[in-house]
Amino acid sequence: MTKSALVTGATGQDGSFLMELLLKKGYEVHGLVRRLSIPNIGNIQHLVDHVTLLDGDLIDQSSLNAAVKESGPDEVYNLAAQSFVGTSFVQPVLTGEITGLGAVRVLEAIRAYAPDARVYQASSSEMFGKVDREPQDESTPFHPRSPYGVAKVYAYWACVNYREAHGLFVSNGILFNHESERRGLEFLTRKVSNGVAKIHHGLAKTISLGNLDARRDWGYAPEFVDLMWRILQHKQPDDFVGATGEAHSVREFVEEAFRVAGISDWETHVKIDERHFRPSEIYNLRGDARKAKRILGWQPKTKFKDLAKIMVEADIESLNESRKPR
Ligand code: NAP
Ligand code: G4F
Repeated sequence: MTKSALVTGATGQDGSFLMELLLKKGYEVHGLVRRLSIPNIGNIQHLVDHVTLLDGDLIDQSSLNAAVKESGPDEVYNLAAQSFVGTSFVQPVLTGEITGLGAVRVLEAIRAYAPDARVYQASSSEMFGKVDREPQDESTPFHPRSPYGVAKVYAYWACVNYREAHGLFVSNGILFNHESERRGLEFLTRKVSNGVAKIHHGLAKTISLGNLDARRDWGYAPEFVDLMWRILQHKQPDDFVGATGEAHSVREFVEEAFRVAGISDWETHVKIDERHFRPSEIYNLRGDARKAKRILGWQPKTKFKDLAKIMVEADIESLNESRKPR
């Protein structure tokens, strides 16, 4: 029988790759999309004729109830969030509402209208925050360093509680940074790949950045949505870390991105701006995904340099296309 899936955060980076994957696997796919004055469907333009888009907002319980009733899901992937750490310092209440309480609203809708559905919660390595060990795995304590991280910790524990208190099938994927050509423009990797592409085309001279010394475990998003799906195919609900196991600094990513574009004097194109520093930074994240490999057979393949190449080349090409005379 055809399985039905409901994906919140359908217009985002992960939502778009996940819906593609689920369509390939033969699912009937429903994507939750919030109302905006101008629709933001760039990432899913190619999918809109193949999925059912449902109106809803993580702030609005009744719209979530309706979306769950209408989709009758076997699987729900809760990817919607105010997901940008920088903004969470400026809008902590909104971030808590969407990223924290929003997850509980999703769980409440499922408890009432689809209690047999399997639920994936997009948890984050930001929850580890100020780490006391390296690498981080499922047993590493949480010490979040941003309102976003705090909200994700709340959502994580809500999921564990709905599993224990109500017997729902709810699993957390604790994913480290994963990027792609569909990444939002404010995130570091995409800001850099897009900035480098503009410099390559002579459309800009510099990129303005913050802390170049922070280190992240960066992987390629399509491989991480495959992990989300695998987590829900497991016989029991459980929590899994998803990571490449390699950490690199922001500086290394910047250098590599300029190298891909054939620009050697990268330092002359980078300006450091205090506004991009965070009030409390996470200096080093590196994940240990051995549990996901052992139990789910998941292992990411794309390496750091390949990721930079994919992203820079995609941005150079897309600016090429947009500059062609029509
Ligand atoms: P993203 O590109 O920022 O997408 C976020 C999605 O949430 C967008 O579709 C956005 O819709 C939607 N959204 C925001 N507020 C909403 C609301 N009030 N109601 C309904 N939808 C709302 O994020 P992503 O990179 O795909 O990440 C997916 C999830 O994984 C997020 O929960 C993120 O926090 C988490 N995560 C991401 C990473 C990573 O490295 N990418 C790592 C760990 C965890 P609009 O398009 O309308 O804004
Ligand atoms: O790309 P970022 O904004 O990602 P961050 O903060 O690690 O969060 C991302 O990954 C999390 C998983 O760990 C997700 F849960 C979350 O939703 C999001 O997807 O910043 C990466 C690093 C930070 O240390 C930041 O301080 O880059 C540093 N950085 C330096 N200059 C900058 C900049 N980040 C941004 N966005 N912009 C800068 O100019």
